[in-house]
Amino acid sequence: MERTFLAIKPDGVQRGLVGDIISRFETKGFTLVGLKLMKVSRELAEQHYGVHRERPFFAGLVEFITSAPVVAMVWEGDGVIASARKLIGATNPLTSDLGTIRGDYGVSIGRNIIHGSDAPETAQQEISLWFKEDELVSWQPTITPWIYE
Ligand code: D4T
Repeated sequence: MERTFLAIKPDGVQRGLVGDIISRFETKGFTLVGLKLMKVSRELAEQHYGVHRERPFFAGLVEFITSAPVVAMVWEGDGVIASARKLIGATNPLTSDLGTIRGDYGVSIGRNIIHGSDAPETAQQEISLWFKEDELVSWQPTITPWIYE
């Protein structure tokens, strides 16, 4: 089973979208294996967005993600990394398809509500950056035979 890292950003938390967002991944059929509400340190933010260090929006990105609580999550399931990116939608909410989280709730690229890992390697790196091993719970929902054949 694949795992991915998702984070509901400060705008998603402040706007009261946590329940709806979690619900979308639950009802799709994915399994929640890690969940915490946290205030992100500057150090964690800079590590997480390290790949964007040279981009003009980097400082604003770090400022924003450290400005208010974030909900960090790990989800598990077949193909969850790519599927979560589809459920999230394109980076700019103005061009994200309706029906996606960003398409339904956002209008600004700097307020795009949620982050999702973009590949297996980044998922692995981000999960170990944000979560300790003992914060993740391996379990099999009793509904599994109704989700997978
Ligand atoms: P994340 O990483 O948040 O899931 O977003 P994406 O994977 O969809 O997009 P990204 O890594 O290219 O961008 C990271 C983060 O930076 C913000 N951003 C991006 C911004 O504020 N201005 C910009 O011009 C770009 C390209 C939004 C997401």
